[in-house]
Amino acid sequence: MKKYLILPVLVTIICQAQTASKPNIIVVLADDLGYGDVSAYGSKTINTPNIDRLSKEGISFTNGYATSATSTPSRYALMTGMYPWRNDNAKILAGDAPLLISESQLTLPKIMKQVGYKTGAIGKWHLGMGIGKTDWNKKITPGANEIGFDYSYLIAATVDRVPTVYIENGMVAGLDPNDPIQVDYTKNFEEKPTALTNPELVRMLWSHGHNNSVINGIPRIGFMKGGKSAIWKDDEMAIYLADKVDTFLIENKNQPFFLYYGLHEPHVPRVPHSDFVGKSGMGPRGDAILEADWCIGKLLENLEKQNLLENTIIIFSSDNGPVLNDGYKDDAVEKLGNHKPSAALRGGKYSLFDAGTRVPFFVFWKGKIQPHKSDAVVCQMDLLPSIAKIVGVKVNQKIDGEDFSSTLFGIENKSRKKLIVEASGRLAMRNGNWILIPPYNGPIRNETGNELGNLKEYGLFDIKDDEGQLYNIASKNPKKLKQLKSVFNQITKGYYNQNIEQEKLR
Ligand code: NG6
Ligand code: CA
Repeated sequence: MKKYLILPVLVTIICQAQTASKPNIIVVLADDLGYGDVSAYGSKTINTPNIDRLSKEGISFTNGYATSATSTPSRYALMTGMYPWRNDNAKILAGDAPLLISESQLTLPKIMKQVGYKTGAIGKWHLGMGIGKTDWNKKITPGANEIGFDYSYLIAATVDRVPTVYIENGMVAGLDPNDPIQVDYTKNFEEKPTALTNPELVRMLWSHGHNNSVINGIPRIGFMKGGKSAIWKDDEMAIYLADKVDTFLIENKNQPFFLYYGLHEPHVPRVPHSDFVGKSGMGPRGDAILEADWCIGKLLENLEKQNLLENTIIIFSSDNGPVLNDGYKDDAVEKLGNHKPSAALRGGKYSLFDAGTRVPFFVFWKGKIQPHKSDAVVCQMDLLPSIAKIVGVKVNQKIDGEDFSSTLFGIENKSRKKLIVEASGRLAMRNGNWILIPPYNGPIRNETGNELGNLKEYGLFDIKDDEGQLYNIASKNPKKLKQLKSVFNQITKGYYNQNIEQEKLR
């Protein structure tokens, strides 16, 4: 591939975009979708034609990164352009956690509003809401709407955490005031069944964690009572949220819009619609990926119907790498066959190895981007300043994110030089084709079976020759090691602590 892709026509278009045009922008973030979980990068064990269309007709990034190997910190970086490890609370949040982003912080949707965009957030949130001790029967504020979204329709945290209801603009959607909803993460409500007291209610078995309230036959994390009319239907979630997205597009098609669309697939519990059950041959996890692909098909179809496809940028990625057994016995391991969710990369969700944060990453801009593959290192944290650039907003404060609009929108093939990635509070660094993993005390794997990347000594990997990070060449390259350690220490400024307490899954 050519190192620099200079496309004069595109340069003109982007320059125009910088001054006048305001393309709609949709950021789609899948949940736990691995680098090998889409056929776009060549996997033959899964077929994701709609996601592949974004890849084929746009830029297919083979070195696209989330900042973190779990959801909350990853989403925090995407929304704020800041490294999540600068915020001590940017760890996997409970379902009743307060809003993680301060109301005065710069956010991606706030940037868009500055230039007249209507902004929406639909789907998985996991950035907290309210100020703590939430009364779910009243308006929950501050939330997405207070940090830049005109409209929000959200899953508060994850599909395996209570409350299992949608939150529309800070209100529990469809709540019957005569059946108030209560949520607790420390103790159960009297006489409410859990997976431990009433295993007969459970239709999906848990393997670790996930043994609190049973909702729709699925044991969850956290306790919940009441709010029956508002409880979501797990198997209809994809269609339901796709409809919300469609409504948002229709209602906002007459002015530029920015939409953050958080897909819930293939995060646990995996409960795809009956249309997808059994279709992947890999059990619920594979079927959920097919469902996510359907969501992208629906999105493209709806954009086309509204005549919006030509003027809408779609950025597709995943919040972190893949995991098979994330707490339910759902056959993800048993029915995997030859499928490789991390492709040739090492690790997965929770891991400092590459597959924790290197994820599918596609940028689609019909008619404007010359389709191509890019090996440039790009990161979700850079979306804020890069999008700001193309819509003509100046970012006036110091953030970690950098403007990579020329790479992300197809003018050149410039890589982010230094990227710190995070997994459960631990940090590593990608620099060119090198990956540096400092030593950490902790287990080799967690309950999921994924390797965490806890090494006894410094790890140094050259992923150009060793994509699977099988060979630690630190001792053979003392000079390189020293140089990278110094770069790492300079960026992380004393944050690094070998004995950092790693997030427990239980
Ligand atoms: C873990 C959960 C896991 C998942 C994860 C968050 C247990 C044992 N495990 O604590 O199932 O919910 O948190 O995933 O409870 S994420 O993709 O949203 O970061
Ligand atoms: Ca995730």
